[in-house]
Amino acid sequence: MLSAEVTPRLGTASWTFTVDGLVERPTIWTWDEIHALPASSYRGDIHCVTTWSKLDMHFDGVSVDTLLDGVETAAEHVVAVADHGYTTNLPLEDVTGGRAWVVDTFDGQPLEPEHGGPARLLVPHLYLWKSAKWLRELRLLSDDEPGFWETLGYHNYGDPWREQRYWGD
Ligand SMILES: Nc1nc2c(c(=O)[nH]1)N[C@H]1C(S)=C(S)[C@@H](COP(=O)(O)O)O[C@H]1N2
Ligand SMILES: [Mo]
Repeated sequence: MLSAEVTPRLGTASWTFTVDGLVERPTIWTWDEIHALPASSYRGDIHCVTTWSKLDMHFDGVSVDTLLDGVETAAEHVVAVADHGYTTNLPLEDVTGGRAWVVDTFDGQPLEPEHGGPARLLVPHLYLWKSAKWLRELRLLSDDEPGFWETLGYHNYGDPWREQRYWGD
């Protein structure tokens, strides 16, 4: 399970990233604006649901903590929204505390379109379907809202250490 969509070719000139939902007003960054934020990187492993893991991956981007800095919200859930409408849901707690990034660089190179470039969500402590490729939006919600794979039977939380692949695991 790699991509539900045809790989979109997204130019960075018109790319924007939005935090919206249960906020006073949405915050929107352009490509240049998001790069003006403090950079943050992840080095470690990632886990796909079909049992493979990739070890010692190196991504650069922006911590979701930085993106939510100064955002007042009563939300406890978040839905990550990709360019063509792929969605995945997470507890807000799981994208904060230095555990999630919006990344645009892999091993020092711009993230390839096949892997979600220009930018994807990276939540390495959960199964990789939570790491939405071609990320455009984080929608803050009071109530949980299952995303694309979660609606099709994938586990709502997706902890690889507890092998939470499907509903009921
Ligand atoms: N937008 C989008 N993001 C997605 C998916 C998808 O179908 N669409 N698939 C997920 C799944 S199931 C996996 S395993 C990883 C694959 O990432 P990769 O192509 O970089 O290996 O992306 C995740 N993010
Ligand atoms: Mo996957």
